[in-house]
Amino acid sequence: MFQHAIVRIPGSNFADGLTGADLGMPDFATALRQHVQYCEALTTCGLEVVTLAADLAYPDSTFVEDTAVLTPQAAILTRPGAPTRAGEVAAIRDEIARFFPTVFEIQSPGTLDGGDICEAGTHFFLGLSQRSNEEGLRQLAGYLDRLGCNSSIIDVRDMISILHLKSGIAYLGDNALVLIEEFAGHPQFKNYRRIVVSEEESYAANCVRVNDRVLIPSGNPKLLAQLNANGFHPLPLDMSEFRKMDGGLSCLSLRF
Ligand code: CIR
Repeated sequence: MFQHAIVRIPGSNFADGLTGADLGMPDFATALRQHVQYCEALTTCGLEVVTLAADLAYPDSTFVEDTAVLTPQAAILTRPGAPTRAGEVAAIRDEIARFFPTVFEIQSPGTLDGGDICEAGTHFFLGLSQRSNEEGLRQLAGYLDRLGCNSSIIDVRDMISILHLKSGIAYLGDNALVLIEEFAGHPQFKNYRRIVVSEEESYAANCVRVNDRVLIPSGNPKLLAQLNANGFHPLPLDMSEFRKMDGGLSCLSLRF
């Protein structure tokens, strides 16, 4: 069960962040409204939400998930692969330290974005991507090993359809994985209960189990039905403005 979430309000320069999506400029007022609804959903799921002020130094800083990997025993601060995002970690360090007595940190030349790390119980899938390099994953695997967790690497560097590993996979607990079609036959996922997202709904593969609910982007009726059929309780949220900035639903919060 999660008890807390850390989020950061989008800044007025949110549209200056990085994106490869061809969906137009995000509307700031709508993004703010969607962010409020996202926070309300976390509260509905029973979490105490810690809301950090907007940080105009970093237009992508609302995507807090990329700055840390959290386990029940320790936090690992990342070292984001995009140079414009590097300073986001220093800006959140104190907040993480308030909750986690043990904090590790990825060191140069390692790079790591939290969006590449998928926790599945005591096993972690580590995405080797354009943002997270082999050295970053090696360091993280070492920390996870010390914490009694094991890990394996999934290479997504050539997959142009996703930015991070978790753009294409979500672990829902109960041995269930939500997967984009490209991952459906992946040998590392074969022992899981697989919920495969149709191609037109692939953005929704980035969904998040939060206690009794599964937060999913709205407008994805097939996945909604699949989750209901599998005994989950989906809670749809409008993510349109974050999607324009390549942001998935999970990346708007750190949950613990
Ligand atoms: C970026 O390109 O870094 C941001 N515009 C989006 C980051 C999304 N993060 C995530 O999915 N974990």
